[in-house]
Amino acid sequence: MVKIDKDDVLLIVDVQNDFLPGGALAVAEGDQIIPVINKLQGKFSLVVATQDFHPASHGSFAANHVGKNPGDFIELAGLTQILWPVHCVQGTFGGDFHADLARDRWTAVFQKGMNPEVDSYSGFFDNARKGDTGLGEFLTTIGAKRVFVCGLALDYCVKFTAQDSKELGFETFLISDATRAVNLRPTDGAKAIDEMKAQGINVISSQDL
Ligand code: VGL
Ligand code: ZN
Repeated sequence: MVKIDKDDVLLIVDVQNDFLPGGALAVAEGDQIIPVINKLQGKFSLVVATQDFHPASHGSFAANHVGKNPGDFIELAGLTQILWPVHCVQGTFGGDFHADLARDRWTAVFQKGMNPEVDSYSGFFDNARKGDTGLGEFLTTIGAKRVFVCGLALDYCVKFTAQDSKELGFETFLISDATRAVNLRPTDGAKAIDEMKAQGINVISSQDL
């Protein structure tokens, strides 16, 4: 069991309609984590969220590159970039949080992916580590000690967010039944968990809290 203290933070990553079944970049069973996350929120005095928040012109969208399809690769911001379907565009239903996700206890929402020139998987920094959402400074300012990460998608934004949290010096936990993977390759989710464990991120279940 892990006892939650008042300086522990629940960090909910990208639980948005486009990442849920029926959405543009749907994560299988993504909707199953919503009741789990809602129950978890009641245990924390600090709850924050991230939101993938792209302009329609975003460079990670295959539709913005002639002759390219989702799953193809390009170079973006000097990095190899996988191309995605158009998703989480600012002001669209797909970019909104799921209606069943409780939001009444959130202290702040950190938006990412606004710069069309670079993708942003982590809730802290863009993939080129140039842009900063302010989440790290926020967590430091409120005196956060441990960060508990959940949400979508395990093999992209959840993993990158947990890794940056750990790197910034927060003791970091992944709540494994409160996340799901895109699994472009069937083992991506399992690999992401192994990688995180190897990096010293604690992988726990919501039942442990
Ligand atoms: C995400 C792919 C593209 C995520 C965001 O939230 O995991 N994945 N943009
Ligand atoms: Zn995105």
